[in-house]
Amino acid sequence: MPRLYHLPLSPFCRKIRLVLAEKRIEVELIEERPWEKRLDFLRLNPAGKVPVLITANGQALSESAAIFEYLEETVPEPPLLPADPVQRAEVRRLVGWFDDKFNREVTENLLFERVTKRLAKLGYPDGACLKAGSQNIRVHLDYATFLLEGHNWLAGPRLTIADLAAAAHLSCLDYVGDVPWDDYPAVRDWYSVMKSRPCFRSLLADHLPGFPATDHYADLDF
Ligand SMILES: N[C@@H](CCC(=O)N[C@@H](CS)C(=O)NCC(=O)O)C(=O)O
Repeated sequence: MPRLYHLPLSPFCRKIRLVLAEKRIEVELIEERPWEKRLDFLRLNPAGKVPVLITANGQALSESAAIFEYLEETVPEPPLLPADPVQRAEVRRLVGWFDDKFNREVTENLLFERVTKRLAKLGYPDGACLKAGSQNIRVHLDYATFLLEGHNWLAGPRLTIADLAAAAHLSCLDYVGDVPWDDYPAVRDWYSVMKSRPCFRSLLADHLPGFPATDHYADLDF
């Protein structure tokens, strides 16, 4: 069975967990705290980051975009990229949007400050970062609302890796109660559908000792 070195509240790890579950690939989850810089882990990924997927043949794969492409190529069903090259480019652009821009402007400001700093004993959250993250998330939720106009998924008529990437970030922020859902009903409806998919079950069961999830985190009718 493949193994995934991960952190429960890492959006990049969650994206790969969602991909694995959509493709019905069973995986053993191994929690890794990258800041501990374990030598055996650094041998698997010299960048020292999660996720790292160990394939059934024992190869270590890192970088979530590369892991996704590997999974899409080796287990094509169900496809998470469209067949048309222009649409594929659009889906990859949106994955970049969430994993780069959203991550920098929102996830790092909120999640790193609230959770990672405490876990890694790096001090207290920086108020300026929390404020920036809470302001920035609204711009991104406006953009997601625009993307969802006229169709059910972020990149068009079908679920793609763009939906999984976005849902992975939002699920981490939802765990700590940082998503103002009530102001963004279209995004909340989309996320509610995402949450109801079987691929989300394992994410909704995550519990971090010392960090209780918000009341509605695992509630499908929030
Ligand atoms: N570009 C990488 C980002 C992965 C990443 O930043 N992982 C974080 C956890 S969310 C990590 O392991 N950070 C540890 C470190 O930067 O030392 C990917 O897509 O896999």
